[in-house]
Amino acid sequence: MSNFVSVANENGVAVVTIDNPPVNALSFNVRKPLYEALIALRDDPAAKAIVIACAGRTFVAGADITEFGKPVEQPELRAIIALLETIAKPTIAAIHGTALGGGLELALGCHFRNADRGARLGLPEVKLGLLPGGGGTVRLPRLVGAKKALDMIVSGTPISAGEAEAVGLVDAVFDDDLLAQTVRFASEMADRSEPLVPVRDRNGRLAETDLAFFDAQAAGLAKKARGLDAPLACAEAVRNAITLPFDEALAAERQLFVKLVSGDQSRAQRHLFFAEREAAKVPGKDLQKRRIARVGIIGAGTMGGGIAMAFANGGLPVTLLETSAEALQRGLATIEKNYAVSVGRGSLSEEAKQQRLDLFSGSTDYADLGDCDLIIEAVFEDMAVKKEVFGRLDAVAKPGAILATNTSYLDVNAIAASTARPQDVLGMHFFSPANVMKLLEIVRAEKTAPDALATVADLARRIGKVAVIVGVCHGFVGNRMLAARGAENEFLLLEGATPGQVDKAFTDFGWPMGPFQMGDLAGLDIGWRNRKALGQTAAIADTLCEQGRFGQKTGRGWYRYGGGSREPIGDPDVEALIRAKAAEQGITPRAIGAEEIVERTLYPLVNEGAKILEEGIAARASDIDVVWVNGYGFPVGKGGPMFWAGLEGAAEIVERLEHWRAKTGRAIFEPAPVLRRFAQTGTWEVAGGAQ
Ligand code: 3H9
Repeated sequence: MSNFVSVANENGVAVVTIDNPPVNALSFNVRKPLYEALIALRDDPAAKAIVIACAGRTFVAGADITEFGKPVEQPELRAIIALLETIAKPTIAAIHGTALGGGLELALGCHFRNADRGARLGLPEVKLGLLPGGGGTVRLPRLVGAKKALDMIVSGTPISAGEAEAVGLVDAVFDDDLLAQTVRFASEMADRSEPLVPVRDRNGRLAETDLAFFDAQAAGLAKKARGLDAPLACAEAVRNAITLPFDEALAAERQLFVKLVSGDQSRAQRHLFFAEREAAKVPGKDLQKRRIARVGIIGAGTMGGGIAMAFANGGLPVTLLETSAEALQRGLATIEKNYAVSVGRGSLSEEAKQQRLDLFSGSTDYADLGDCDLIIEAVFEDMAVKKEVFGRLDAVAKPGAILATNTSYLDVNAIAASTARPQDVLGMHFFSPANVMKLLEIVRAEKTAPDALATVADLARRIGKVAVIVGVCHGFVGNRMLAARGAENEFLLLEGATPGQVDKAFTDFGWPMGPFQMGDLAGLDIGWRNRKALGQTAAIADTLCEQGRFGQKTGRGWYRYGGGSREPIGDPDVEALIRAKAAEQGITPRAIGAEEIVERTLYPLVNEGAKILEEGIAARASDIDVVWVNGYGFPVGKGGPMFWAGLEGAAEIVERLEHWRAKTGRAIFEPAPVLRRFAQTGTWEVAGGAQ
């Protein structure tokens, strides 16, 4: 046989084992011997049934994503599944770990599916900008009904083995010994006299579909797609499964798949899949991770409380430290309230809430942080305060404990220097609400030990965060680039745009909201306070704040908000203020189009990213993309700012930056050398190598 597929005979049952670590993806190396093995077993009288199982940690987790965009080598997955359906003896998939995408489609080609209790099954292709292209959209609805299939395929979220059994996707679930039990199951099936019906011929569930209801449900999902093609294609394909004969629906699915896989959106989403995995890697083979059994959090305010919840949600015990018993109680009460909201919404059970709350202990004494392996401070954003906290931590933390600051802007090197153990100090920049937002910037200071970084990157993953390792600079990767993106905002208004027009250009681009709506949501007073601290001004925004217009929380900001609603309403008072400020500066308003808004906000965003690369603050362009997609709402279908720069055309970006540089004289538009190089070579190169 091959290294990737082996066959054994267990009392007349053939067990085909796929072994392609780490996730048994269906690479060409697997497909070819699998196809050949199935042909041989189809014709082998010594095999009365065939079990497909996997070695290692999981069943097949899908097609090999690295093969997309290259010519397909035969046999392709669809041919294997079609072959399976011609086999007149029982075929059974034995599923442990995850059966995802092409993996689940392979299992759908079998007569039966058995699963380990801990297994998860799903069709996550939509998250890669695709739809299941191996017949998943046509076979899954035949087993679980069109409504459930639509839900699974459009969301891409896997379901548990228990649920899979309940909805008819899985025939048997075993608590242990999956393979032995499945061989026994296979033997029984072979000895039965009932006819074997391939999934393609099971039409009963489809016949019961209420098409009008299905269409209404699909329309609801389409609304949420926000410019992404894949969710719409998924819904269309499942509809075809209901309305078209099997083979026609299968052919239609193929056409949709081929179109998506060669499109920019899927390329962008595949880029992000690998980028996310790359971003948290620390160079240096096999770095020994430190043991993290308890986490200390200093500060039980919004940020500290959210961070504490993030760890408790990941199952880690947390010690929460505050300056007074009252502040501590307030913090713990807020945490309890937040969990109660989740229980009320049905996303958390009462039991799970209690389990999480049991993980918290509170203290007002630094000495109680002595048994923590990681301590994160989330106190007031002020260097003197942070240094004092770290000085105290240095005195109580155990040797080897990792000391982290949640600062958004401050110099982590300076904070580290206030301890006698800078090798153990790093930044953990969470985004608010920290228990919800996925992004974590892990800030590597000059003296941070690589194993401390690797430990925190690993831990971040354990608690479901997407971690990116970044270097020290004002605002790190995300907030520094955000400042560049917003540098022209006021100028755009003064020159004639309205907040509504700017925000619309952003939402049309695919952002969930524009900068002015975002400002109103976050609170305009925050930026105001920062500007004052830095001695900066913003003519319009400062005046709004002087008028007490802080955004949603005061019912007015860049927009008006009626009766506690979050829906922004354009405000003539703001427009009058803008015109008055423009007049003061002698600016005559003109019409400003969406294209100009993009050029003056998103081109500087890319340009700042290029500078960040040049300075080594980010190790790879793709790291920057991960930050922006996961922390700031950059549209996934465009792959992040640095990937998008390639789609947009870097030469065009450089040319337009030069144009605005000449027109305004502002340095924000000066094209970075790395961007100029990208325009010539098509790769994000920095001195010392390609990224
Ligand atoms: C599909 O199936 C299309 C079909 O419908 C139609 C075909 C015609 N391919 O995530 P991890 C790598 S589309 C290639 O860190 P975990 C990954 O890059 C596919 N490589 O592990 C990483 O590499 P490295 C539908 C893959 O335990 C390593 O494996 N399926 C693939 O946290 C470990 O991955 C999906 O979308 C792949 N399919 O999570 C599932 N998958 O070590 C995608 C992983 O060099 N995969 N790698 O960084 C996952 O969701 C997770 O990997 C999984 C394991 C849950 C399986």
